[in-house]
Amino acid sequence: ENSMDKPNIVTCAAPVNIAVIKYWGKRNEELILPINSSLSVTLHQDQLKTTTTVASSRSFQEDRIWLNGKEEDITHQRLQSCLREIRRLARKRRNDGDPGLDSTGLSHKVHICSVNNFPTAAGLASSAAGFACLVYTLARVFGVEGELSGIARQGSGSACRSMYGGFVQWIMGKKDDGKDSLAQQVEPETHWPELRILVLVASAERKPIGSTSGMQTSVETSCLLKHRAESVVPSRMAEMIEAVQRKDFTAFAELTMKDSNQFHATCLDTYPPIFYLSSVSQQVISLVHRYNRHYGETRVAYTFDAGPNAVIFTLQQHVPEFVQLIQHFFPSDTNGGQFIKGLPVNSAS
Ligand code: 2P0
Repeated sequence: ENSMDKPNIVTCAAPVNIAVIKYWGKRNEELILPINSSLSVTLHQDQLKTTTTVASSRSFQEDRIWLNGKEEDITHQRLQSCLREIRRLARKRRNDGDPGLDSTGLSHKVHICSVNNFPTAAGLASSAAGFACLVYTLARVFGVEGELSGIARQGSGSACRSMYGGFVQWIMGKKDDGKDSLAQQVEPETHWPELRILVLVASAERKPIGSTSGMQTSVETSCLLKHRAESVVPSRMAEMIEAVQRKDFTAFAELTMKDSNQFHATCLDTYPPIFYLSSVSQQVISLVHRYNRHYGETRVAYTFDAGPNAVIFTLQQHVPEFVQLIQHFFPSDTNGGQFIKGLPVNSAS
């Protein structure tokens, strides 16, 4: 038996990231270049994650992909971008005389299996973990190392941030070719061990308007979004990085809530308007502000992405009390809600 006929199999996992300065809007659709920088916290990979297995073999006829057990269309443009870019890097590496870490041939086809341990497309950043994991696993299969966030970005914008753990910024970059639109770790996962993330699942249904088309309409119609990208986010990024570095929870929490609110305001400013927040989301927002006002200090922050699920940031010592409060006001038997506790500590591995 020729050893080249043996499949090369690699399994990796990548966690979800939660943006505290939101990405919303592209200046280049194909390369996925954003109109503003963003900043996120990567969850612990035992929490919300994608697990991907890639097998490569000379005997495979075609590239194929299965998502959560169902075969999907491999000709999907963004999937093709990631496959093409990884193979391009592998080819470059071999042309430079480095055979790579293993024997996967450049002409070998791959079979990809990817599963999420959380609801897909419910505004829980499934594409972020999914493409980060795909790119990371493919890179391992083809023996490619180094900067990969620029490739993950071409799968899904927010995916570039899940390539690193801890606190991560996606620098929008200036170049037309996107070479400088990359993710960068601001602080590692060990930086702020008291910080906790709670995810309140208000609805696990598919969101009515996907992020890609939603942000496209926002770029076309919202002048608030333009103002936000040009005049709000640049200084807010600097303030957020400073708050993270100083572990200043009050500053971190207030910037997080304001940025979530402004993102949803740009959704309302989009024409026709986009509504991601539900009445439950609005009740969570009110509860957080009442809670903070009660103590006269900012102990808890919320943030919402393209869906009604609340992501709560707080410090370790406040978790038991706040969870009890949520359980009191949102008993899970009436709204189907569910808490998933996490702490940010890892990236793709
Ligand atoms: C974020 N979101 O920064 C923001 C906040 C949703 C709201 O990134 O078209 O799935 O694949 O680049 O990354 C969702 O957008 O969109 C997103 P594409 P993506 O996390």
